[in-house]
Amino acid sequence: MEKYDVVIAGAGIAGASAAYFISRKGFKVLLADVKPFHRAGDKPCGDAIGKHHLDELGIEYPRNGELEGLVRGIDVYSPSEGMKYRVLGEGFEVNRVAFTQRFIRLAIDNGAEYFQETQVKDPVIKDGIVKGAVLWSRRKGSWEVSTNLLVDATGMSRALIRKLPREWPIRDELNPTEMNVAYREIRELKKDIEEPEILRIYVSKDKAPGGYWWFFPYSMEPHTVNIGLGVQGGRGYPHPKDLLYTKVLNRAELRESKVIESGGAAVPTRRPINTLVWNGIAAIGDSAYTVNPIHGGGKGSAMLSAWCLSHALEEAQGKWDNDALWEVNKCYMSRYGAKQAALDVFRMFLQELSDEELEYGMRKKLIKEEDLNTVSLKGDLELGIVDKAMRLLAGLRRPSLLLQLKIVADYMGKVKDAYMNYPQKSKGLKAWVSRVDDLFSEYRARLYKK
Ligand code: FDA
Ligand code: GRG
Repeated sequence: MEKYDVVIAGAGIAGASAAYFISRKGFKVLLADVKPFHRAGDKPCGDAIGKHHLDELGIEYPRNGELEGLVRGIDVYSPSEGMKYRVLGEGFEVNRVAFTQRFIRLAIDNGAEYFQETQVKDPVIKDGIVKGAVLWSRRKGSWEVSTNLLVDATGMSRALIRKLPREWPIRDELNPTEMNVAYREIRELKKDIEEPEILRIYVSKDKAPGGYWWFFPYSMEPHTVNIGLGVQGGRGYPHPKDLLYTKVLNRAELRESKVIESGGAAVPTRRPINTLVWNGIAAIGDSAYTVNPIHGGGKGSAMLSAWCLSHALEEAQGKWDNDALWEVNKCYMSRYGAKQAALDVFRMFLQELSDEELEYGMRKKLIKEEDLNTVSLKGDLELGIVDKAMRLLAGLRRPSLLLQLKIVADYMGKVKDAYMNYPQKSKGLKAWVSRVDDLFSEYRARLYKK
């Protein structure tokens, strides 16, 4: 039987970048995906990625065929569209397939094996530890490989994690309300797009309940835009495609535009999985819920989780047990997970607001543009003392909204602290999970008691 150091299931951006990061450290890697190479990484997406992610991981910027557009910032519109916040920040619209293929090629150059059109069907568990995987392809049928670490990078399907014993903490199931169902089209418009390097996000409970609709121009392709809509799951809201067609595409500037590509998918919008590694298996990317809960962007943090895994493998010096690989958790939680968990707190608050409250909050600047920047970069909602007093005056007609915002800021701080104090060893996990669960239950009880 073929033996690998690491077998990675799924060659989306998480799995492909993990294969690259891990193989360059000299590990023997197998990367397998059910899709053929020409469809690598083609999950429907808004295709936006912040430049800072690439800088932090030492990844070359996309160019030529990998680049669809340059981004200078994002405009966030209020429900009436009468107000907008401009959040400046550099980034890219990527060609998701070419960008993902880059990592597969680099991994192969480093010696990794890559099997396209190959499903990783089952983890092989012996004596309570994952020791291998069953693979299947139309050409070869089923066969088993042995591995020191199996990585589930299968996205929202969590194809392998779902097959693990229920009591393993890496199972950490997702509640349907903790995801968005999103649909998007790439369209060619008749007219020029104003400020094509500014992405647009439209918040509106009426049009996109518990989510938003977006208009992301591809500045390298004149007239071309990635336009889509996401709604919160588990609430019985209408399908995002129907909402996009009935509430958005009838706008004058979008009429008669031509559809180039279309598709939808789900996106996790919650705090990260409780542990990214357990008993011979790891999870990265969407299968580890590494997406930003506020805006649903997950490419950058998926690559970060892949990098943290490669870093942990190096630190483990040939050992494969939970504690040896624990660095993946410490790395991910401190670099992104803590902010992500704080943003989960903020997400729950935002999803409860009516359009009227959102409009009011933005008009009165209860949260200002600078705050939005700090919130999205660090997960901190810092309400300075003077600011608080001023906002109290501005918000007098809605004291309950302001009080709630204070509760939100308080719990964001508590949750972020809890994640910054993530257990140093696996034996501390159970107590930590129970503390975090209590914090979230307490918060929910206060938030929903209006
Ligand atoms: P992904 O789902 O991409 O990859 C999983 C891979 O596993 C697939 O290739 C699949 O074929 C394979 N697979 C599944 N089961 C398998 C098995 N058993 N064996 C082998 N292979 C298997 N993010 C962002 O940063 N900017 C954005 O603008 C957007 N916009 C956006 C819009 C929409 C509509 C959605 C749905 C999502 C976004 N996102 C986003 C989120 C982003 O797309 C997402 O976080 C990443 O693509 C996740 O990458 P992964 O590699 O984790 O999973
Ligand atoms: C509002 C709960 C809620 C969810 C939104 C509509 C939706 C769900 C998902 C659509 C996904 C989408 C279009 C994401 C693009 C967001 C974006 C601007 C990503 C790029 O940001 P980065 O890479 O991210 O700079 P971070 O925050 O990691 O720096």
